[in-house]
Amino acid sequence: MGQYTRRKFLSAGAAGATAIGFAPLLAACRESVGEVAAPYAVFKGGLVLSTWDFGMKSNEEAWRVLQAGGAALDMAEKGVNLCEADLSALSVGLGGLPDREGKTTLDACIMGPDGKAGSVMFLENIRHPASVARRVMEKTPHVQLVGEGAYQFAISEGFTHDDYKNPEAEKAYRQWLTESKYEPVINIENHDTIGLLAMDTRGDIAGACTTSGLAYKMRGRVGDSPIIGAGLYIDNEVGGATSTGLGEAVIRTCGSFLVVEMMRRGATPAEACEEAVRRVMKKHDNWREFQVGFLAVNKAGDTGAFALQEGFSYALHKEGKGELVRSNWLKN
Ligand code: SD4
Repeated sequence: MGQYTRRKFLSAGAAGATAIGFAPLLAACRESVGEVAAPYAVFKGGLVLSTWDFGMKSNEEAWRVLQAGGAALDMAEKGVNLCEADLSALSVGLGGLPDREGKTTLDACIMGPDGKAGSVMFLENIRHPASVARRVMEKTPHVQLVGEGAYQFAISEGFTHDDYKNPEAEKAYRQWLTESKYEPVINIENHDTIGLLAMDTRGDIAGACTTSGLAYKMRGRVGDSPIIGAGLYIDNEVGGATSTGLGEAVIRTCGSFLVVEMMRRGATPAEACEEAVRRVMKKHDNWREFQVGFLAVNKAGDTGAFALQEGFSYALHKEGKGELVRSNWLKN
């Protein structure tokens, strides 16, 4: 084993498709992806990639977890925890910019190689939403918990209530109130939501995504980041993807799921991310006014990214060294 072949996937799919009478469709699909793809070895060197410049430190933390014997899921959780703990960050964790009522609300999710997932949305006063999401996944029969229910669950799991208010965020909010104009900002301070994809030395893939969401959003607004298939998606047979930017646009296109499904059909991570960005562009006349970026990894350990606008970067830690990679973007 240890080999992933598209042929294997297709023959498994063929049985199901024939049974429900989709054989002609499947035949066309087989032709479009090529009947025989060269099998490739699953990458087992371990790697981490995450959105934006602040991903560098999160990647290092995830790498430390790997070195200490941690699995992909631990790498993903602990990596993004580092970012959540930075209370000066204006776009992740309790220091994040508030909604238009002045309250910081957090969204996060996590997904493991076994296909299990957990998520919290519209969560307040808890420092590590990604860890609460992991508890939702591991300790409840559900995938998503929202608002007060998510908070109560967190408290029952031993997380502590935290009233922290970031003075910088409060100051920015007071300034915003003078005009109260809602406008998504492209590439906020060059760091935004953190979405992190981790691959361990077994070649298993997991991911986590955590954010305080768009600044000055309506109260109760939830973005893409905690939504499985939008802000994050993992299929351990294929790879993983995560997103940053205007959540509404990513939700409308099921962005991360789309990226993974395109990799399943043979696209490289970079090609799949570009195709998802083009889908966002086609569906939004105002696409020049906001940012969306995807990044992805496949089982061979290939990574890639693509964004609507210039300015998206991602942090990659592979073969023991970390680097910041500038993403390609739509130039027309
Ligand atoms: C959201 N995607 O809430 C997140 C936050 C983000 O630019 O990345 N903002 O829509």
